[in-house]
Amino acid sequence: MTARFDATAQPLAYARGSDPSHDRKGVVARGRPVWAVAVLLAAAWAMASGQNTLAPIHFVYRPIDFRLESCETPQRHAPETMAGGVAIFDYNNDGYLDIFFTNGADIRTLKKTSPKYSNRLFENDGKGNFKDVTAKAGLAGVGFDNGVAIGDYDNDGYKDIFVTRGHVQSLEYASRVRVEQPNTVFRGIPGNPGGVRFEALTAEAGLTAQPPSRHRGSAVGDLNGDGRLDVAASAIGAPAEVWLNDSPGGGHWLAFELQGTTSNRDGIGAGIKVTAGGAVQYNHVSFAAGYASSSAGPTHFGLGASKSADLVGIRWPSGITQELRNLAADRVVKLQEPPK
Ligand SMILES: [Ca+2]
Ligand SMILES: [Ca+2]
Ligand SMILES: [Ca+2]
Repeated sequence: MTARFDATAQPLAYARGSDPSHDRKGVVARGRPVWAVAVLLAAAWAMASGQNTLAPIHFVYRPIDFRLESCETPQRHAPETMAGGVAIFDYNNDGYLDIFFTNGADIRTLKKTSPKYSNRLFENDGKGNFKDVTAKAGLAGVGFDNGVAIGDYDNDGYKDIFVTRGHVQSLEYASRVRVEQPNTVFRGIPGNPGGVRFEALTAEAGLTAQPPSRHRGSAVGDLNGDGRLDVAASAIGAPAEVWLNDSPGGGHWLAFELQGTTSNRDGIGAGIKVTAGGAVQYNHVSFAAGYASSSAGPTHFGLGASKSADLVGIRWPSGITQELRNLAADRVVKLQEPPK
């Protein structure tokens, strides 16, 4: 099965670098290990002496070694820069949310000519540590990447990543570099042992059927109710794009439309675990998508060859849990939060 569309770290470490402007950009906050040690020692002393020095809200700083390369130059070659997209999702179906960042490209070529322009995938070990697995996963990317829309576009049980691409106009390189780029979908393929690698599909997925554009945000939803997730993408100075999913393969699917009672009305934040055909996968209710975008519900799962889900577990934001067994596939299941 392939996804096809029709046109209509490293382990946690303090970030490198000595440029104090990094802090201003709000992307890389430099660590201060000496201070961190001092604070930890003070906290340990306070706990040992029975004092509680923590405020009612408190955070522990855990840096991630990612820096956005937005092509900003001291000479201001481009009239504007933009933020990259980020997606929080469980790429390897282990129940822990992982983090994917899109990244920019060399302003002279709009290609990822250096590792510093690489997109980055950080795998969560469930203990607050995020390891850079970009190379293993094959997610470095090729162009100037912006939006991210996560979905299992071929319904095989592994999430795929739709990335919108394209830059703003560069004043200096305007006559030499085409800033419009096609979008790309990265198809998740299970590997061994237990990992997932991604295959970049652009023309193969039908995404060159329209002229390239300066794409920005993207969002996902089953727009025609056929069980295959479609994508809407925006572009600067060009019409918005709808990419209807006509992927072959016919994988089965299940989607969940949650209605909270004790929890929030849309069940945002609810975790859903689906077991089907011996495989387990996880999702959570969220409508946020990549860069400046919101997706449509319901929460979608691809089931591959399985015609039903053996077990579905839901943990509502209130802490209430719910289990359902033997759910037939290929439909939207509407669920109301049960009482405590
Ligand atoms: Ca994970
Ligand atoms: Ca997939
Ligand atoms: Ca569809």
